[in-house]
Amino acid sequence: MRLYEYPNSVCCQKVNLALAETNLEWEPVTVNLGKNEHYSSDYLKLNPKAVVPTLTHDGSTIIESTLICEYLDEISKEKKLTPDTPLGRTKMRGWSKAVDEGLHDGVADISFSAMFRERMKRMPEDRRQQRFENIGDPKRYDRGKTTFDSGVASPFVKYAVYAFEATFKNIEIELSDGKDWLVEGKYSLADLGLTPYLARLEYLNLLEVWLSSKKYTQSWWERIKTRPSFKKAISDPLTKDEIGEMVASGSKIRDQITLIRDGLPVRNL
Ligand SMILES: N[C@@H](CCC(=O)N[C@@H](CS)C(=O)NCC(=O)O)C(=O)O
Repeated sequence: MRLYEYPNSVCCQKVNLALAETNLEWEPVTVNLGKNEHYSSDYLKLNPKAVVPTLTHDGSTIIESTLICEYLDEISKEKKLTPDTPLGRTKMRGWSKAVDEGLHDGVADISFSAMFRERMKRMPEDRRQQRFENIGDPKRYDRGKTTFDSGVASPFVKYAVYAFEATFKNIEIELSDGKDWLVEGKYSLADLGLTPYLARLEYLNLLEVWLSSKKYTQSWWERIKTRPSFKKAISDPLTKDEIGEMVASGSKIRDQITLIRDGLPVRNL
C-alpha cells in the first residue's frame, strides 16, 4: 500500500492519522507540491484532480482523503474508527461533510492568506504564473488568485471563518452533554477527520480565537492530542522551521481573523 503525500498537508495528515490508528503497513511517496510534481502526467493519471493524497493498494487507486480513511478502516481488522450503528455512521459522515464542504477549503484559504501567499510572493514571477496557469479548475484558480491579491481581506477568508464558526458551534453543542467523542461516545473518523484542521489553526496561533469560549471543545481537543496517533501523524513529522513559519505567519493575521469572526452574521449559525 502506497500513500502519495506532501509534508504538512492537512488532508495527508488526516490519512496519516487513520494509518496510525489502524496500524496498517504502508509506504510513503512524496509528491513535491512546491516543485509542481502534482501536475506531472504520471501523477495526474493517479489523481486527475492534481492534489495529494492518493492511496494505491492491490492495483487500485483511491483519492479523496475522507474516502481513503473510510477504506483504511474497512480493510483493518478491528474497524474501530467507524461507529457501530447506521445512525452513528450517518452522523460520522455528517462531520466529514463539514470538513469536505467547508473546513478544507477554509483552512487552505486561511493558511494561504497567512503563509503560502508570502512564499508565493518570493517566487520568481514566471514560476508563480506557471503555478496559477497549472490550476485548471476555475474555482480553485479564483480562490488562489483572489487570496493572493487580497490576503486576509479576501472574501474566501471570510467564508473560511464562517465555516469554522459554524462547525465549532456544532461541536460544542454535540459535546455539551459530557460525551468524550462526537459520535456515540466513541472515537471515530468524525473526531479524526477534524483533527488536522484544528491542529493547523493551533499552529497558526488562531485556534484560541474560537476555543477560548468553548470549554467542552477545549477538553475534547486536549483528549485528541493525547492520542499516540496525534504525535505520530501530526506533531512529530513537523520540522521546527515549519512550526516556526506557521506560528509567525498566523500570529500576524490573528487580530484580523478575530475582527472577521466578530463581524459575522449570527442568524444562521
Ligand atoms: N478533497 C481532497 C482535497 C485534496 C487537497 O486539496 N489537497 C491539497 C493539500 S491538503 C493539495 O494537494 N493542494 C495542491 C494545490 O492546491 O496545488 C481530499 O480530501 O483529498
